[in-house]
Amino acid sequence: PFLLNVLENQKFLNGSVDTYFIDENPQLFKFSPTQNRAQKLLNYMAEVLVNGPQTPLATSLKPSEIKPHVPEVSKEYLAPKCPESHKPPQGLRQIYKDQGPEAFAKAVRAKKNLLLMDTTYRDAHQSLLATRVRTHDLLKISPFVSHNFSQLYSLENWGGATFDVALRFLHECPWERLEEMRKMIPNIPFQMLLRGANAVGYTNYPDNVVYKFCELAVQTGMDIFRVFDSLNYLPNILVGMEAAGKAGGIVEGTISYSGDVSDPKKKKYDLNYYLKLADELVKGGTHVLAIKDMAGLLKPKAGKLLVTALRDKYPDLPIHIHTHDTSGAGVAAMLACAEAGADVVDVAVDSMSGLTSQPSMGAIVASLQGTDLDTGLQLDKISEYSAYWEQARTLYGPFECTTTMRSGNADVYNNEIPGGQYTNLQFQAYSLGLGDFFEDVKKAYAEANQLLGDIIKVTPSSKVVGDLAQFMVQNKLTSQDVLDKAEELSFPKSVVEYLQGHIGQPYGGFPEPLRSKVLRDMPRIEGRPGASLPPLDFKKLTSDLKETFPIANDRDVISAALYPQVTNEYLAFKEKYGPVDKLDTRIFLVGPKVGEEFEVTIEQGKNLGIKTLAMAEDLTENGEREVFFELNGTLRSVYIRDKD
Ligand code: 3PY
Ligand code: ZN
Repeated sequence: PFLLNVLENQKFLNGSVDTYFIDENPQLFKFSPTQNRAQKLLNYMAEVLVNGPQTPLATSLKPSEIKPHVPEVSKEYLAPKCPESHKPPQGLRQIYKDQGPEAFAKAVRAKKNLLLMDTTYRDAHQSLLATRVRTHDLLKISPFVSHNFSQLYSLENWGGATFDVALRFLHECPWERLEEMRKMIPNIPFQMLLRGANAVGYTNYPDNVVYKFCELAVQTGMDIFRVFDSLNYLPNILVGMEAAGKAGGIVEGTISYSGDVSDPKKKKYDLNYYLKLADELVKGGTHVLAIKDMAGLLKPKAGKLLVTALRDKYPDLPIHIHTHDTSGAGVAAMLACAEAGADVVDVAVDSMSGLTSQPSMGAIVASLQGTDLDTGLQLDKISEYSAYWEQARTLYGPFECTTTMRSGNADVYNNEIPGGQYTNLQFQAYSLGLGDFFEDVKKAYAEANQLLGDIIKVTPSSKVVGDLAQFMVQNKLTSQDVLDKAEELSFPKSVVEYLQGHIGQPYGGFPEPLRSKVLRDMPRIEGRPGASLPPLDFKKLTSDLKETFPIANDRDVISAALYPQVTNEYLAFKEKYGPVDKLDTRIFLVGPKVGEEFEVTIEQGKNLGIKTLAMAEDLTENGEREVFFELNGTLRSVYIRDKD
């Protein structure tokens, strides 16, 4: 019994110890790291069992009890010395690694068939499942992806909202996710979404933060950076492009698409606007040019027009098109772009496609079979990959967008709400229990956009428009009311900051007289916001963070530079509960069932066999509830304060 760790010592746990306890029992404080991690996980599960989910669930739906079937690849694949014959086929990453970004771009351009980027690991679940897909489920299918999808242009698996959500809600390290995916998928280029000077945050950072972030991303396994700015504000895009390029990454300078180039009545964002911006990105040294249609507004006719014009002007530049399938026209639009000369289009695997996500991989692959653009991907492998996600998706039931969204909706051409935001707003509206509220919010969104100057809408500018729309609906304000009463209204913070110039300068300038009425004598930022921010003192941040959290590493420092509060909370959580990212998703979200037996692999070759035995019916004098587990065959119990 003396060998028992202090966390299992009844006297200690009961609090019936005095100050000599530590001196008398030094051996109790010798933790073996494994025991420590196991104990922390038991604490976590007991906490969930006693006090409910430790990450907010969006609905009352439960994760399913399905164990997703993982299609097999060679068993030797993950062995330390994998024989050559079992390695995945080489992909485009080899060219980039051997010869650099320019050679990569050349190789892409030289391909006559259509290339695909798979968004399943990032944008698809950001759009459909509130970005909640965990590293655990991504890694399981990664060897299969590596072996069967080596022809992909890239796998989009990082950036956008994944960084924040991993830390904030999943209590896992985004850098570890990247590193682990890289180990399992050495051959396919990885792609991330970088919000220009906002990196993977919602606000402008000092330039040195953006540079450091990109440097570490490349070191950890990132290859291609899709760099955009939420207002298409060139100085912000260029900072991101420079940072990604300097880090050695492949730069995809990106234009966010709005309006409709096929409609002569829509004048603000016409073909000329896009061609001019493309010119700037080419001058800025982009390796690949991306069009990011974040709301799914690019109709087939418009896609054809835009890509044809860009192709004519830049015969040697790879063109990469991104869309969302919100209206249901995504497959048609991507086929039109491919036929007009786009090199790459974005898809999600079938079971993670459609609605506000990307168009279906299987549909596009099948549509092009036997044509000059044939992707070369195999439909039967796509089906196996899709079957995995169909099952894995059920684990995320509490976050399913289909709780409220049952079909595509072409009204997106009117309201221009980006894919990721559409389901968010719908969900918020429905959770208020007001049937037609979402219809009102969508109409108000279009009006708010006009009030703010018909701006490009994507994170974070889309939040500004969304906040104003909700403000208008909640306060029953028409556009005219907003204009008339601008001086008295207390606008959402995001709206005021946008008007101050905090996220950059919109094309065509700020709306007047609204801006002057709202801001009165408040300060305004002219030009690029990051240019006036002092560099972050990384030395100080490192020593402060490591002093507060001895477990913090250099990656956590970069996380803290972007998300100080969220990173602190992540580290405190990790200290307390250990590697919760290693738990199966259902167990992570809602805890194990009493009587359930399961395994947790905390590192390769280190498995914990756990059984949940029981929960005490009565509370202790201190209001704690005892939870009993079996851990690798031995009885363990944990006391948890019952918060009810
Ligand atoms: C993001 O910024 O996360 C986006 O996906 C924008 O489309
Ligand atoms: Zn997108």
